[in-house]
Amino acid sequence: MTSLLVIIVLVLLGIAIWQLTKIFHLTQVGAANNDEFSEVANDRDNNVNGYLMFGFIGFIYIGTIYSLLKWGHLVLGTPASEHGPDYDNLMAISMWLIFIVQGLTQFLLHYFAFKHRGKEGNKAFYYADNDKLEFIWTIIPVIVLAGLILYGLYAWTNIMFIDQEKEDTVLVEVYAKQFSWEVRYAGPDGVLGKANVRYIEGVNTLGVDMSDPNAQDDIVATELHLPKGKQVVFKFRSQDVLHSAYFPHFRAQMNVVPGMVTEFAFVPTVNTDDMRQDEGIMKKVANINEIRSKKSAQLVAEGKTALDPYTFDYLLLCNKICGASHYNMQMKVVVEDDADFKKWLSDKETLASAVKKSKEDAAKPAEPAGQAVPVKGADSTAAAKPDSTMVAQVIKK
Ligand SMILES: [Cu+2]
Repeated sequence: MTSLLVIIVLVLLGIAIWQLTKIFHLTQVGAANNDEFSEVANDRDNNVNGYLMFGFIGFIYIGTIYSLLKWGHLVLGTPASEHGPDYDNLMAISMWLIFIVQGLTQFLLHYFAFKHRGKEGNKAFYYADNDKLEFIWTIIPVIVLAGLILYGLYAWTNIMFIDQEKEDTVLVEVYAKQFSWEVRYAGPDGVLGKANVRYIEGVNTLGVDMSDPNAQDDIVATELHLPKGKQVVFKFRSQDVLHSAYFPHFRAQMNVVPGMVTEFAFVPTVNTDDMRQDEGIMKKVANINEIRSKKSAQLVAEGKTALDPYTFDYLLLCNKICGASHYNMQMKVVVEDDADFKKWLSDKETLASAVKKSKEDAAKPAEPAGQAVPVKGADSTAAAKPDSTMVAQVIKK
């Protein structure tokens, strides 16, 4: 509020000064041969503007180089999916093209504006058009852009292609809601049971239709485990608003839209453990831990508990601003060898059995009715993770 008032005061002050100078100028009208206040630019004005124009290109270049040096390392590191290198290549080609063309054209624009700055007595030369010149500067961008678009389309269809014929794929449903993710594996039958928001009740937080035979072996988890080297087909559903499932390390993103199922597939190629040994990741982790240890020292001095050191994990993030706790909407992703993945999945309880148990518990007279029983074998992080809806409530207050 204070800053808003300060801004308003500054704006009003600016207007007052501007009005004062206008009044001052008006008092000068009629003063003979007063060049200083003439509306017509003289050579001094032209020179000042010419050099400013030239100086501005220096400002742009220095800013660009500084940003690259300071923040260039923040780009995404080693891709962890099969299509990742293609995606990165397309990005690199586009960025280099933009960089070179922009650098060159911007220089020419500013240089010519400087070189042909106004001179007293000079008259602008009327130049109608030049077909040859226009043809050249149209055809070059057309060819370059067409090449870029064709390559982009080719890469895009490759990335979005879901090989339906491929056997031994993993089918996962990713369910989004304000503000968390849940995943459901299709189980041994490879088919996900039907689901609808109307069926949401107790432990059945995804609204799976428990009367559907395909739903009987479905497994719900709060951690996304993926087998290395296998095609994983994702089906996305949202309970409430638009979300976006963003897997930065796998170079994948898909909108999650209420009322429809969106999908894509990718093949993870790097295990979580191997990625932790990646040079870029190790640097990032070291940097984060340095910041955390500084913060911890501060916390300990205040008598609070220190922060845990950070270890790298793949993440699924939400990339649509979907509400107050959007920033907190994330899920741990674990890529492991197929055998480990199979073991993890087989250790988990099916949703059908969890629903059955919760109904039995609810029927017992000793226990208060309708109490949700946590799914057995659910990931330990689920219990430890703070309820993000609570964060939202705090923010609302
Ligand atoms: Cu979201």
